[in-house]
Amino acid sequence: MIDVNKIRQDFPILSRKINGKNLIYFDNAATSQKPESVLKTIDDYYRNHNANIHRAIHTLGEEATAMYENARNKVANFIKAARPEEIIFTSGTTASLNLVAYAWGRLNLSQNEEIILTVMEHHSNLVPWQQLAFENGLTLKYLEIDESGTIKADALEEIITPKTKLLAITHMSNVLGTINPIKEMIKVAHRHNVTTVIDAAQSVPHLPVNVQSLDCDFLAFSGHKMLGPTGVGVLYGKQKQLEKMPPFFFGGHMIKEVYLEKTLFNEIPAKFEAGTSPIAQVVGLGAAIDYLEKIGMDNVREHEKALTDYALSQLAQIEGLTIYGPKNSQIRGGVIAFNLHGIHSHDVAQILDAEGIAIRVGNHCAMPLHTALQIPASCRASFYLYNTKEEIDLLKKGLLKTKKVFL
Ligand code: 7TS
Repeated sequence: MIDVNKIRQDFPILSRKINGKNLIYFDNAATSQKPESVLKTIDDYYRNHNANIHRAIHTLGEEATAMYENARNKVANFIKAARPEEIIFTSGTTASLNLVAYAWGRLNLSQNEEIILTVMEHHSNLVPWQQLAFENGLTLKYLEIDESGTIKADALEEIITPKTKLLAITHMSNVLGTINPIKEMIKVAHRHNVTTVIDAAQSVPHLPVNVQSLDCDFLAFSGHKMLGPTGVGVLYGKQKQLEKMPPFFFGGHMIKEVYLEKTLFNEIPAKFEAGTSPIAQVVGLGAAIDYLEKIGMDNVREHEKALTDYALSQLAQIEGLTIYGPKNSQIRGGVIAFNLHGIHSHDVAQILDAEGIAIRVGNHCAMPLHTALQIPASCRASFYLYNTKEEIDLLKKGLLKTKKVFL
């Protein structure tokens, strides 16, 4: 098990007071806090090594390039990619998914072909496909959730047809916490020659992910949800997929030779990294991965499982509180969406904020899921490696106080 008190000392922001109370940060699904080592690495990069990469013959340029490429190796190793060239740096999950939709989608999907999504997708793994469907005359099909907020792999088998070309699915829901059986789903998809895109924005930060064992074609995640800075994300793609895929952004660095009449594009990953890259952010992400690896992703997962079990049992004791998603922490992550009967979610957030507790309310960029649940919004507490059971006790206390104020 991990030493949470020791970990907490690595995060300067956790000693902040909010409204006179100790900060309890339960908005980790939106973005995580950053440890000292990440802050120091970014500071050191700008103070001592800053230069543009992949072009300079001077010392700083070589150092910056080495730091950037070293971070690519760390990412590849972290998700067990076969080779670092399969790691494309983008600005975030949203950019990674749009890249696949534009570059792979426009090349490979045509009139009347089908894309399978789920109703629990974050808008960034839904809207890009919807737009593509409008433009190319494609059909979108959605896997529905059952009463426990899960989707079974068999359900996929039932809706795949010879016209299905793509499965784009979240590994872990940012609202229900549901961890989808993506390994089985990818197997089913591949048996039908269906390409797979995994939105791993909520899984890569919280549990061990092995892209070779999953066998996914593409996988996307963001640095800022895994202790790294904003402005950097990753698109993993199998080498054979990325090599066939045309570039999407055009400009410097993604080219091999440019003539007035035509251009020869660079090899992967450069082909997809046009222009000056988010160098400091990538280097910061490398430091975040070092930090997570030192703790161990199995330990992160175990800690969050314990927190989730505890929170599920404690919150269930509050009368009038509905929790959405699976009750079994084996198939859910540390994201708990709930509503307090008769109280607007914004009121809940405001009372909790007065207690120093940060949660998120609204539809969490998953409006179709809320429609399926027949609710306009929900409150969401999401955990990370620095959260404690004592903080969950204070959340429970804050929710009981909220009821007293409003009911
Ligand atoms: N996919 C999932 C499952 C997400 O949870 C998010 C962000 C994204 C994609 C988009 O990531 P971005 O880094 O490109 O913005 N989710 C949330 C959230 O739940 N609250 O704020 C952002």
